[in-house]
Amino acid sequence: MKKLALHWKIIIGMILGIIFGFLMNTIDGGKLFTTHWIAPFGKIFINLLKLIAVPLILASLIKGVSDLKDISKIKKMGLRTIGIYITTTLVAIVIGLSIVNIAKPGTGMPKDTIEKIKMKYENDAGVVDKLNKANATKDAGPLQPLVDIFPSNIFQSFADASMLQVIFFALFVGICLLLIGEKKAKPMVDFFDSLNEVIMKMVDLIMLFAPYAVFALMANVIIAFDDTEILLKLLYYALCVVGGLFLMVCFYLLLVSIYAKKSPLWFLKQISPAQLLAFSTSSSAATLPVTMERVEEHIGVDKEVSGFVLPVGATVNMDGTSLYQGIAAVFIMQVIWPEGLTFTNQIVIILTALLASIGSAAVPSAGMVMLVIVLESIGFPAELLPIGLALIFAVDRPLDMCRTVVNVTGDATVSMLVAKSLDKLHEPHPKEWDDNYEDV
Ligand code: DAS
Repeated sequence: MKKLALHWKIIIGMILGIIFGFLMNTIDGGKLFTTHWIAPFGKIFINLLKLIAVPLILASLIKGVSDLKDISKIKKMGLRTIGIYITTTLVAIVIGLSIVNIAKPGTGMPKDTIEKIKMKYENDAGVVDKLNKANATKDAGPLQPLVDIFPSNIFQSFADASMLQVIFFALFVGICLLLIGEKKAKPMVDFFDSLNEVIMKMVDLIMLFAPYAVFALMANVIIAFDDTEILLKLLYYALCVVGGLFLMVCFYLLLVSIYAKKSPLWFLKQISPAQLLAFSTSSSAATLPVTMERVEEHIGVDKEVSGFVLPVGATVNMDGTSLYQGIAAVFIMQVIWPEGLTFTNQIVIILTALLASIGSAAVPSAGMVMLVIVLESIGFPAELLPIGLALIFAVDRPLDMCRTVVNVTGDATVSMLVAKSLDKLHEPHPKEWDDNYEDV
């Protein structure tokens, strides 16, 4: 066990957590025991990862940008990043819409099943919460997302973990460090350089706890499954989403092989700890420090690229989410609003799912909140929204885990492509103990 690589330790923790969760579901008081005595260790792990996400973005981006020595490279990196992100997101949505229109998982669902799901979930606190959050976001003006990038108080941005505001501030500082000249900038650059090393060491230490934390996270997810009958009724829909997500990962591996000239299997092995954490936490933001460590130290992407592309990606590039929104929106229409299934509406879904995935926060179930925006954009009847969300609510958490893996994989892929195009992809130099994380 001592020499076992990290991803195997995490997989073992995941499997044991799933088994433990199902066991707790069969024992009286098992759910309560898991909630009170096991789940907190998963929460501690996520807190630790979120704790270091903002300082890591700050340090790696400021250090990276100040290393660029050429401001025009920042513009080139930014344009390439946004361009590739939009392309992969559009591919994801088209894959999702193709699958759901061919497979038609929502067509012909029995009326009694719809009624049962409606009775159980229409007024569920989770569904009501997603509707309220969606209403809160849609009241903002069309340029609000642009305004939100510019912070008025950077300490508030740190406190709120507003990724785009932290990225803007780090870019601003990095560019100004370039402009004041190397001699004057050196003390600050050296500070952020060593801060970046410290945070990366924190990632290594936190990851020692990962297998145990994943056990707790998975056990906590499993005890929430209490209606296997409805889960089975939604299995075909869930398989459509998972199938689409799988095709999206194959698309990434194609890009890695053709454009980055790297072995897809090697790439998957290097980022597997980040993917496993994305699956366990359902949060790209919580996984970000590990994604950055894996991409920088195990794939060989230079800091100035990973420090920009990955935090931006965790915030605005959610290909798994946009693919899911394409499928979920059409599935809901197939079940309760077939008259909405027009070609024009599907084009509108492509555009709004692209914007919605940019607007989705990198936290659990964020994609479901933005799905409301996608449905409203095609004139979906407001009175049917609670039923629509109820239809997909029972399986949203496991699908969220899967789409978060794709979101993280997409970010890692794009960071590799951007680095390759800027000649910033070098041979990785993981420390010998890095994969075992045993003696840090
Ligand atoms: N859980 C979100 C993420 O962190 C994805 C989603 O909700 O769709 O990427």
